[in-house]
Amino acid sequence: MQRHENKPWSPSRFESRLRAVGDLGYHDKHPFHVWMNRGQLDRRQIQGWVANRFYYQTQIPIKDATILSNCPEPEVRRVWIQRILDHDGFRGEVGGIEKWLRLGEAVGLKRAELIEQRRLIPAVRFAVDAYVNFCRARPWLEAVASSLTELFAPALMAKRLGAFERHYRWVNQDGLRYFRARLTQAPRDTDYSLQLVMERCRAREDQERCVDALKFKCDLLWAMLDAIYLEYGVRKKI
Ligand code: AHQ
Repeated sequence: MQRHENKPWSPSRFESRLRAVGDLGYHDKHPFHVWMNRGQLDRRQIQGWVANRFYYQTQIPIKDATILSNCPEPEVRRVWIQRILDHDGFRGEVGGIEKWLRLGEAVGLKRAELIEQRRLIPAVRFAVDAYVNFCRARPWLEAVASSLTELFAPALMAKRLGAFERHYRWVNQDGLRYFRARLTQAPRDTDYSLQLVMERCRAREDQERCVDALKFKCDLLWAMLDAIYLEYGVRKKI
């Protein structure tokens, strides 16, 4: 008879455990994002956030390539590779990294400042590198589970777009193309990732590892904003 604590969760219970991680700790609740969505950030704070998030964007395809390299299943790799193309661009299609560079120009930064990471805060680099190293070192399914933070991204993207359109009209609208693209890319990606995690995680131990992977990712997104908040938020207030 399986003891209760290692009996696998039902699919609905497993999914609710995953969603509870984001409900509690996703970075939409971080003060810096709350300030941003209320229109309370000034130009310097917006520029600092865009410049530091650029490093995260550049490492997403690297992270996804580590998942590809760890995954032995061609049919999974055939789907997952789309994430790299979305960021790097493909057959003339502008990718997310280029769109983020245009967001940088739209908020008044030079492309070279972003590409050379001139404003990158050490703690942001460490948090982002921790994500790439996690995906490189952990079983590929745990890395897939860590990407499920994007279950909570579409609501945040919609709020963010509304805030930029209402409160930050000095930002050229073309710069917002990145967020508009994520409104459709993120749900497409998380539909597949969630289905994969639900299908493949049968043992309770695997289910718990995936919940932990998602919490780890929420923590690193939060830590990135803590560093940006300290550099651009708190210091400005003192
Ligand atoms: O722009 C984002 C993005 O491309 C991704 C990929 C995904 C992953 O594989 O971890 N996560 C993610 C996220 C992006 N934007 C963040 C934001 O707040 O703009 C949200 C972030 C995520 O929710 O993990």
